Amino acid sequence: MRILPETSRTFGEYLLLPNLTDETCTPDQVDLSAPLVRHPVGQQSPIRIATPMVSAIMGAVSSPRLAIALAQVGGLSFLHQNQPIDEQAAMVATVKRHKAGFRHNDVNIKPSATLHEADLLINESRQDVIVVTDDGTPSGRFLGLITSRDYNFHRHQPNDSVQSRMLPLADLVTAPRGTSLEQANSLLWDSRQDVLPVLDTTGQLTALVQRRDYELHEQFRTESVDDDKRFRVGAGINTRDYQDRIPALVEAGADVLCLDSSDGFSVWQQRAVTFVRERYGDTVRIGAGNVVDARGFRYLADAGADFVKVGIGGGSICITRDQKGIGRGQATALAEIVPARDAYAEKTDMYVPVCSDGGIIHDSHMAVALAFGADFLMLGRYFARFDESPSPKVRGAGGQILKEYWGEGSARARNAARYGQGDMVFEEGVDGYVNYSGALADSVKVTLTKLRSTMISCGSTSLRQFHETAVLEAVSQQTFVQNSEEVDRNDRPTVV
Ligand code: RVP
Repeated sequence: MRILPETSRTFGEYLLLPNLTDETCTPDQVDLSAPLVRHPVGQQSPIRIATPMVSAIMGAVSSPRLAIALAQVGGLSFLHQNQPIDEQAAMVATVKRHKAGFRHNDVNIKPSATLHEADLLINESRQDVIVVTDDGTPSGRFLGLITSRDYNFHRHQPNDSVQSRMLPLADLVTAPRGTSLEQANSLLWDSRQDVLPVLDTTGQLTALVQRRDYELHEQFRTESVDDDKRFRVGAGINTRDYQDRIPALVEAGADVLCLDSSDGFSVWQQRAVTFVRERYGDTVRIGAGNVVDARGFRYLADAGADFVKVGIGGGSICITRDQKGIGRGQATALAEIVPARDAYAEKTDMYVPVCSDGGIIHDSHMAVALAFGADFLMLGRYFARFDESPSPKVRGAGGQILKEYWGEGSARARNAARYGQGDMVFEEGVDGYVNYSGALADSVKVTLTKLRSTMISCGSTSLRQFHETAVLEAVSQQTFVQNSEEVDRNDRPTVV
């Protein structure tokens, strides 16, 4: 037995000290891009993300819709593996089908359907626009579009037909197949439409171009796309069925895989990474984890992992620490692993990025995690709050709007998995709620603005510089007490 001399600490126990801010340090100069996968020192990572955020490998968090929204703002999603292989592969394929700028027409309705039915479909599919075809299928003849702005139940009857309120094809400006995204965006602006249908020579709808996507692109300009301009997406895998799951996910087009386990310091992970290297060389990218110390990092880096995920027990819905007595304060885990990553790069000439996974409660914790040297962050609770996450919205006792959020180790996740994983003897996660926070892009924009602002105060215009120059200090318990008293005095309402 060994007792480590230091106390393990979490993000909230640290604050950053400002460094000199000079005239070159302005928000538009701050580059938040990060390497996602290993690369030789001095070279660019073959996959970089402009926004250093990835979504957690969780059923309550990552869905094709969230993956598209996150890739649009420069991050990346990992679709969860707690489901049958074909379903996960289908999710990956949905994201890859959805070309940046050109949306696919997956939600359709017949002209004879009622507005009530259209409303249900709009809410269920969470699409802004649905496509009217003669038979209500994607292969039917394109007749027009209907959006939630085309009807209002104070003015229109739920039983009125879709036909009575849709925007008919005859009134729409459309573009021919083969139109470039630039041309399509010009047509969108010239026509003053919110949506531009792209049709083939037979009048069949092939894609939709939406004004909102254009605006997002203008705001972020840094979508995560592959060489064919398809959105990038990741997928979780496990050490049980990887020999079957990996080929299916690769076939579906997954850009990067990640082993999903609360304890990744295992020979099983090493075998799964070896399987990928032997079968695919470097053409398939795979992250591994989670680990909390330098030994775990080196083991997975030596095994060939493309990135190493750090964190045990820090997740907001995680009870691994209570159940198994295993875990480590996330800040302390990074403080040990980041120097190990840098030493590994020095020794082997290979930089293996570190992903800090879990435990981000406030946006400021992201700045602290990055200051500790994490390359990018994996977030569950943060993304579960948005429209695009797959979990249902519910109303809380105080009338506030909440979204359900449950751990992958909770009984709920295991029950939802519906495929043989053996009996669950104890839970490692709980089932809870988070405050609903609207559209992902709106909140990410605010978060990134805060992050840039922190980096400017710390005199950094890149994450690499931030890693090297950030000055952190642990704060006393008394400081926390003061902070929380202040919040109570102000009696701030919960933001929903
Ligand atoms: P958070 O962002 O704090 O909500 O944490 C998300 C992380 O929590 C996930 O990426 C994963 O590592 C961990 N997790 C997910 N499910 C469970 C569990 O059931 N214990 N833990």
